[in-house]
Amino acid sequence: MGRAFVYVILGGGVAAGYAALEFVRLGISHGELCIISEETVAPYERPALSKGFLLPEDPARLPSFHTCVGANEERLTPKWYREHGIELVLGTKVKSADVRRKTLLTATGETISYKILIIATGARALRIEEFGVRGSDAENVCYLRDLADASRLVDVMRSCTGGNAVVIGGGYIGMECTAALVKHRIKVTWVFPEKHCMGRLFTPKIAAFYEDYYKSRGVNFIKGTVLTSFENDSGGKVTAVVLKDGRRLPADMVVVGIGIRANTSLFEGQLNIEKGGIKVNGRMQTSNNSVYAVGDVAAFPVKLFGNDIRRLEHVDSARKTAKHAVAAIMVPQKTGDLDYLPFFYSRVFTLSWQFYGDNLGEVAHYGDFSSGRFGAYWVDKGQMVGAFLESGSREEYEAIAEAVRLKVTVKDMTELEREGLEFALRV
Ligand code: FAD
Ligand code: NAD
Ligand code: ISD
Repeated sequence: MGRAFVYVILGGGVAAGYAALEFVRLGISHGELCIISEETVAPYERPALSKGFLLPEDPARLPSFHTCVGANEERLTPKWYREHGIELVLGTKVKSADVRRKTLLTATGETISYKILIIATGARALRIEEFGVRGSDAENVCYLRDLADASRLVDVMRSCTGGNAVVIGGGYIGMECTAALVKHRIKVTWVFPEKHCMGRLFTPKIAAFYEDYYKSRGVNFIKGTVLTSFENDSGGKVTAVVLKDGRRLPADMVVVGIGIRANTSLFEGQLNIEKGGIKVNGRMQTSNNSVYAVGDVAAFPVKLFGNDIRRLEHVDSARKTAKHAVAAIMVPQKTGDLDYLPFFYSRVFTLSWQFYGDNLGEVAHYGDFSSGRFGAYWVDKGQMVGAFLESGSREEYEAIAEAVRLKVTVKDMTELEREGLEFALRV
């Protein structure tokens, strides 16, 4: 039993939605494209799950944030897919793939075959069990990767108003969920192993600004340690978190954000893997030329960084790699190698930052950290390779992006620090 399509997108997240729009723009016929997703809803803008979806008042709900509204493009509702003759196979997990035979086997026992496959399986949240701690299955321990997780997190938050939460992990999920918990009037203790939050990207000075802001909103920080166990009540609910340094934190709920792993397992042994992702070339093509990979699962050459292979875990990269793969498939003669400028951002409370490029080399901080109008430049071998800005205007963000894209020459770090934003604005 099975169906056959010309194009199959495996995974129904951000990249799948942007790829579908590009397929339609470039002129596929009805019945040629199928999207298979374990999730039960059409592709949506995942970033909304830790922002608008978690607001205590007037929260964002589907269908308002289906892709591709995040890039100010059309909103692709289930009706849109029907009208364009795209088959959405939802609530269906693919449990094996045979790249040689060009087939996928679903958990429902169906074999779906393709001529061209786009792998857009994204990533899964790491669980505490993978670090030797048990207790993830307690009803008040929350992870956040998909809509089901977000809905559960909202229910748990609503039952904990006025109570205590422990947030485990100092990255993006920890930072954005802590802000959401505070807005729900829940007292947060934020625990992470590093010396400061957002260790993958922030400098100590940048982190100090956000940490001070969080402290002013009542957040308590415990750094340099990890959790070792939970205490539970007779119903299995977590009542306290026990840390490696011996501290015991009473908790009405726990949020865990300790990183992700790309969903590569279906293709291990069949496709080349690098940096934890499926290795692709500048056209997003894997080691098998009928198979492409995009979004969080893809490890691709970043031209700007001398074609260093990177696996980026951000929405802009998912959108652009997806569009590029479709262009490479549909108009190969007109599509060269992707020239991508890495872009990350976040919004918490009334704060909002953007980062472009790579956080490598020496750092020049600029602006006024006490008023929240500040930024930083990263300079490697005399060239600007990265730029960060809090509370910028559109023109200012474009200017820092352009300075990095052009890898402008920096002769004097002290002068760069003094000039600050003006340096990028006059490029
Ligand atoms: P995903 O969007 O994760 O989609 C993968 C899809 O594949 C899912 O639908 C999954 O169910 C499906 N799938 C996987 N395996 C199978 C299988 N075997 N069978 C069937 N289906 C399968 N980035 C930013 O830049 N800014 C932000 O503000 C931001 N906020 C975020 C907030 C949250 C809560 C999360 C979790 C991520 C956030 N990100 C953000 C990261 C961004 O959402 C991801 O980089 C992006 O979603 C990656 O897109 P993707 O399509 O590669 O993967
Ligand atoms: P992350 O990689 O940003 O942070 C993981 C954090 O987990 C680390 O900073 C560390 O503090 C902590 N950690 C690691 N191992 C640990 C351990 N054994 N015990 C305790 N803590 C440990 O990952 P995340 O915050 O879980 O985010 C998940 C994914 O979602 C990432 O891909 C991220 O890019 C994405 N996301 C992005 C945004 C954004 O771009 N604004 C927002 C939300 C989520
Ligand atoms: O995917 C990412 C991410 O979230 C970052 O902060 O890549 C960066 C690097 O870890 C830092 O450039």
